[in-house]
Amino acid sequence: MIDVEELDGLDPELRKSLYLFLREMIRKEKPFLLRSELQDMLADFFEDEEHGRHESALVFEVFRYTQVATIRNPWVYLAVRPEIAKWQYFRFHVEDVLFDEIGASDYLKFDEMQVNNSTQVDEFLLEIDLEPFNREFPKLNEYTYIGKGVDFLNRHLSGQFFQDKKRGHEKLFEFLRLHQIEGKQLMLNGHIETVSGLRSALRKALTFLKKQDPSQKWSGISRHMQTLGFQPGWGKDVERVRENLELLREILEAPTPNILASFLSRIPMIFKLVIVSPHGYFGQSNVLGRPDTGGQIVYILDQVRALEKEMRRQIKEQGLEIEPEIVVLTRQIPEAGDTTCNQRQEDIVGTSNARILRVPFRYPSGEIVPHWISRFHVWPFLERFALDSTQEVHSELKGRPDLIIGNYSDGNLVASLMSKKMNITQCNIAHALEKSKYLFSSQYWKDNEAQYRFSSQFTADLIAMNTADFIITSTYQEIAGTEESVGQYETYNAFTMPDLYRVVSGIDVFDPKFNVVSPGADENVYFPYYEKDRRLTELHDELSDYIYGPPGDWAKGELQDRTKPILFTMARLDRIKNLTSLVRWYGENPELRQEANLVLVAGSLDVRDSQDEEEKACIQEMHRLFEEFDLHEQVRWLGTRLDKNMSGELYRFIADSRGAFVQPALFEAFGLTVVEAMNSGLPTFATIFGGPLEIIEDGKSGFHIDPTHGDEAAGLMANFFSRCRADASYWDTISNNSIKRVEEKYNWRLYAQRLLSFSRIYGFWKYVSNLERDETRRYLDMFYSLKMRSLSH
Ligand code: UDP
Ligand code: LCN
Repeated sequence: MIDVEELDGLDPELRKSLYLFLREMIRKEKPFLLRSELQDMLADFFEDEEHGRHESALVFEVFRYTQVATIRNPWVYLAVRPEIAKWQYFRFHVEDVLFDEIGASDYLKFDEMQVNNSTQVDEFLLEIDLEPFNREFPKLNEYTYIGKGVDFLNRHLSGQFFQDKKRGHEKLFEFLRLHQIEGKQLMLNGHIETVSGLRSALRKALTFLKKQDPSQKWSGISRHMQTLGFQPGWGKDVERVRENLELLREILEAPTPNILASFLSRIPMIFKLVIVSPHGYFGQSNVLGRPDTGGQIVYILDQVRALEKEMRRQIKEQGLEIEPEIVVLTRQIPEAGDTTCNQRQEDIVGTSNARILRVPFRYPSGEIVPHWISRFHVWPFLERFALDSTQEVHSELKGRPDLIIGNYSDGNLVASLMSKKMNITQCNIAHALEKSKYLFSSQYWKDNEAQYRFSSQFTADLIAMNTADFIITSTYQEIAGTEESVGQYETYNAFTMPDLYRVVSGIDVFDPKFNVVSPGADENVYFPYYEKDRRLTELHDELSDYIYGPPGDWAKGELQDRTKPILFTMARLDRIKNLTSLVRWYGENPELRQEANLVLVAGSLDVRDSQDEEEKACIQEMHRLFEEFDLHEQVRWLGTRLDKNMSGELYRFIADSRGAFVQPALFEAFGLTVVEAMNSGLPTFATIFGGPLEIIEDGKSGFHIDPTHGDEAAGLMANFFSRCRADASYWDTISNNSIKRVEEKYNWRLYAQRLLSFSRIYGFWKYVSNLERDETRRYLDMFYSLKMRSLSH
């Protein structure tokens, strides 16, 4: 952190440089300057010898770490991020060259005046501050531990918990007596009444088990174990039961966080799950690529399969005969076109007991909303949806679920409302927080209100983030960014929406509720191109036609030179995905045009097929670019949705041509296509803004590109193809490293194990300690009733 005391006492030369630099800032005549602009300005400024001497002066460090400067003569206000997730605010008076450190509230007030072009501050604007509620709550200290919340919590709380051994043991004993499934008692029965009773029963049980055949099933020992006080749930056979009782004995003797974590991971607590994703077309076919319906659907369906498999394995290990149940809750859309989204229920393929349950949105009159509604406009319907869904879920699962997982801003808000009603553990997954996608989205919320309703969305985000028991993110940067860039969650710590409310402490990314658990790609669909036996070669004629066939209703351009490798991309056609820019970079770069053909799978060719404004604009722009750069013989645009087997084989088909994949988004929260392409063995070029920065190790398992410098990105790709032409082994090296990277880091089996283990650990701590955060809850209830409701209606 920057110590303001050390900034004092500038010598006259330095003072002069500082004055001139501040003047430069004013002369830009911009209300805000971003980090990149300031960095460029600093570089230019220090080129002058006189100023260059001051380059390392502390006062200029402040500018170096500035994320945003708000400028209004004679004031310059700075939001400074000297290290990951740590913020300080400064203000400079340009004429007097005076400066001081200020608080977040004052900084944001200045922002408000700037946006409103006013000199008046609204002193009584609602100010949201969650910090006082969290004072007593354990928090991480080091940013390197962000995203490993469960480890921290376990270490911290187990130390505290067992300090008062007697109380700790009693709480643990109470917790073990809680578990039931369908009216059947698990773990402990009434024969054990106290902690000392538990110790003595443990001793007896372990002596008994020692004499038994380790492979003997629970059924063979259940009678004796039950008379000692032990119910089903301890394990499928003698060996497993012994292991678990030993773990419990160790916890009662000398607990360590690791032993506690492994013991909790084995407790039968999770049988019924609800996963919420209200907006969009949630189905299993004909939905991908529609506006709002992308990776989130793929993620959830793969997640469900992995979770069911893991739950079933664990339940079997626990010696129980129970079918896990997973319900994916979404909205029913009566006018659902060629999708199944008008049906109430749909079994999820590849599972035995998981299903999609669709509950309609209703108008206040009770009438069902018949049509699709953009994710930006679903807010008025969510409260009613949450209430209706609570009932539906209850009757569907014949009781309460054990865990609810929200997805995206709308799903997380519904999960908050439902978890409150049902008193169950809540997990959030953001997928993509819109706030980071749009520059100054909170400051200029009013300008975007008609199109995006950010006021509702950011309010929902704040509420849901704070009510969640734990939050899963796909990458570290999603929480806390990098040294240069701000994390998506981090942007919710302090921000303002002028005339609506000001947040001085919204969510603290040092809170141990954050955990990085990365998704994977379905290994049955996205596997390396060289696994010949598994390949869907039957599709090759069709794929060849897709790529090289004549143009038509859903295909534009006809590739002339089939010997060239293919540069491939596939994404929804919205502004952020930036595919039109990619086409422009390609059009403008003769070397790249010479080296490779470009193939896009995106949106549709006809604006009349689109219901989405952003998509319509992108379609028009794409047609224009074909003409402007005469791309008809080098670019193939497929305006169609491919099912996953087709797209899986397409990645590999393109790998056969020794092609590459490109993901040029202005921002990509995670980027499933990146992982899919990499696992297929395609060298991948992907944006530095968002998840791909973490997925790809630049120059080793792919390449980072900066979409704000398209010419450089195109140059990088052209060089890659020309290098591969000269040395074919280069392509193989990058391809093999990509496959290895995904195998090691992005797989669903690990994901399911970790998620289930977290649910138990957070559930345990919530029960035995004051993790409930009742005070925060009440504050958020008020925020919901007074703000959220009025905004969404
Ligand atoms: N996808 C697909 N067919 C299409 C378009 C997209 O199967 O025609 C899939 C793609 O394979 C990926 C997902 O949709 O699994 C898109 O996820 P990603 O995370 O890349 O982006 P999002 O759309 O969620 O922003
Ligand atoms: C939403 C996004 O925008 C993508 O970046 C993610 O990969 C997808 O959700 C799945 O989490």
